[in-house]
Amino acid sequence: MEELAEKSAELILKANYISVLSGAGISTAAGIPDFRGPQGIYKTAGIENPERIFDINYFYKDPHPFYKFHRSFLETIRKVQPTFTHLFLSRLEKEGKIKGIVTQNIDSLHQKAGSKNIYEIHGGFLENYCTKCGEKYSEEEVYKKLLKKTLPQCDKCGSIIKPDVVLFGEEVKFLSEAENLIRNSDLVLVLGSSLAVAPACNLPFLTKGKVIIVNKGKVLAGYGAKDKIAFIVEEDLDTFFKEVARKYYSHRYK
Ligand code: CNA
Repeated sequence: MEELAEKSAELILKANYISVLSGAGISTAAGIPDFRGPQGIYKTAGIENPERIFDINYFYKDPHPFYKFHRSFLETIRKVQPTFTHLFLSRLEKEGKIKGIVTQNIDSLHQKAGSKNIYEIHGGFLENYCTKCGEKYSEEEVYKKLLKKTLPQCDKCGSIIKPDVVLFGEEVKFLSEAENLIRNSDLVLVLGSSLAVAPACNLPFLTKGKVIIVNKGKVLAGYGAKDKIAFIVEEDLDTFFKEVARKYYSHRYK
């Protein structure tokens, strides 16, 4: 790990335009389970084809499994704080190193850590809309509805409300902005993602520079432009980035 942390610190020092693609693994240390990790929702959901919980067609057929998950997600989200890695990224943005973060996460922890230029390509939980009349609801309003009933219904028309998160089968958001950011980057950090979900998994390889992947679990191969990968670090993110930060700041302030 020492050697890869040193190499990462050096690449960060040299880079002028860094972008990040983050996934659920960056938030597990905060207490939010991922999908495909050992403690992930797919393993703990206890149902067959757990992917269907997050599928838009299934949501319209039966939103109960999604809302069972979402209610506990909203309970968790109230208690969690950004991790060391979220905070380090925010600091690198303030220093001008990181130009933007593309996140697959919906947990707003990058915002909570102070990062500014964030593309939430899978949306977020703060805004919610009625699936029929489009009436807008805050997260607080949806949470209160979920404390009283298993499904949140629109006050105006009685239809189901859906958080503005991108479910499987829906189009991702801010794709061209994310592509531009990464195309312009000379270094891309891919953090805590199994790279199993398209189109996010293809984004890092648009860079003209190098890609560092930090992920404890399996990263799905099949991505193009493998020559762009500087290295893959199979470590816990916070453990690794504490080491990177130590080395980076000791070089910077030498
Ligand atoms: P994923 O497929 O669950 O992959 C996460 C990866 O991170 C796995 O390979 C884990 O082994 C790895 N991992 C977990 N903890 C750590 C750690 N501490 N250090 C290093 N690696 C770790 O999740 P992806 O983000 O790749 O998949 C995209 C989905 C997951 C998106 O649609 C998200 O919306 C969705 N998701 C988001 C959240 C969130 O907002 N926090 C939580 C759960 C799922």
